[in-house]
Amino acid sequence: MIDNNTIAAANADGEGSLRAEYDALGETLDRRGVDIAAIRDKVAACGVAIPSWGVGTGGTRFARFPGAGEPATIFDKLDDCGVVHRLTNATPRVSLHIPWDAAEPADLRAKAEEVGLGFDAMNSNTFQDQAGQARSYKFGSLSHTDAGTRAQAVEHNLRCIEIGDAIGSKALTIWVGDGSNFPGQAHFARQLDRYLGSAREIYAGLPADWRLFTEHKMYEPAFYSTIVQDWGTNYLIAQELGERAFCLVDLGHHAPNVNIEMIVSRLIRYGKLGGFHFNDSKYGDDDLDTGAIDPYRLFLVFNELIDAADMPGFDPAHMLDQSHNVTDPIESLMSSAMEVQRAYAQALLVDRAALADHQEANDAIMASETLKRAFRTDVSPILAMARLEAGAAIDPLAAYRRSGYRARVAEIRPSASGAGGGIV
Ligand SMILES: [Mn+2]
Repeated sequence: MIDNNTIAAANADGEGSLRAEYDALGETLDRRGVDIAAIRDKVAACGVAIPSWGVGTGGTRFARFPGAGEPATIFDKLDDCGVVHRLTNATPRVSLHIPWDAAEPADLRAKAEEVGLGFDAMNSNTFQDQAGQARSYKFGSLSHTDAGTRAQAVEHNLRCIEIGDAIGSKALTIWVGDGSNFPGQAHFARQLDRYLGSAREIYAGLPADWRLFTEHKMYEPAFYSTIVQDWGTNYLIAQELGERAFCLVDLGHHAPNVNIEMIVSRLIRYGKLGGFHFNDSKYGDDDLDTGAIDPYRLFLVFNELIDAADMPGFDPAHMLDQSHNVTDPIESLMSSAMEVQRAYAQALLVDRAALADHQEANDAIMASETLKRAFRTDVSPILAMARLEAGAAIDPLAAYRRSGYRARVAEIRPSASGAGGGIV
């Protein structure tokens, strides 16, 4: 994977200037009454899960352009995920997708241990047909009009739980492509009732210490209606299923300009925020790299999370869910994991007592400035110091390029075909 000496050599180049920048920022924060070491320690403990499919090159409805050394198996993917974590110390767990990642649980566990990773939420796939499958999902899965198709989709989800239980996962994320492309194609209420019936059967199969996540998405692959189209329906589903059912917020699954941080606050208020799929978007579910388009929005989401951090049992899951079409996926994942940590660190810097005072006094401009002051603070030295002290890289992208990892795996992995679209 990545040689310790490579990281040490890369860090030796940057350590002197990092320490100077960290000390200078420490003095600035000290004047604001903030202890930089406390922020650094919290950042060091802030991780985000990688989806196994994220280490492969993604694509669009037009095409996919795989790079050299694409991972061919789940074990290759775990190697790549291990590299991301080794260099950033920010991605301790991997989220598997069944059936794409199906393998013997004992082998998955052994490989994860070898590369220093654990397993995050399991993801079920009933939005495409698999080889040898008895019934098609062309017209839906968990909400299909045919009871046998629904039963097959429920069975697949239960199988995902079984595999996840054997590898130490503690959550299942259901994402379905069910919906309709024409007004009148599906009866909204009956379709939702069928979905709820299937979801109840899956919920009943959850181990006692597991959580169930449902994810809303406005459109795609169905383009007129989707079964869980917005956070309102998502909330109602979680409410109906029970106390271990929660809503997942994918930042790209909303109409343009929707106030996502407010949705986050509402879900927190009603105890139903399960976690996030982090990515960024310009127009729709673009699955661009986290923080690439609107880092202020990401900060505002984390501002809500920090505001709620002291609530008992508050533990939202963090996962990246992106499609890397024009970059080396390992580089995008490293950059995105650091953007998550950056937004978290900036949100920790918000002067909450001052903000509350401004809110009570209806001082809009000073309330806004209080947030902006935290957002404008360059916390890069804090993130880099957290990495250095964990034995990771001060500059993960530079260390990765220096390591020659991609060229090495390109020699031993078969070259990938460009066929097939990307994950959406
Ligand atoms: Mn997602």
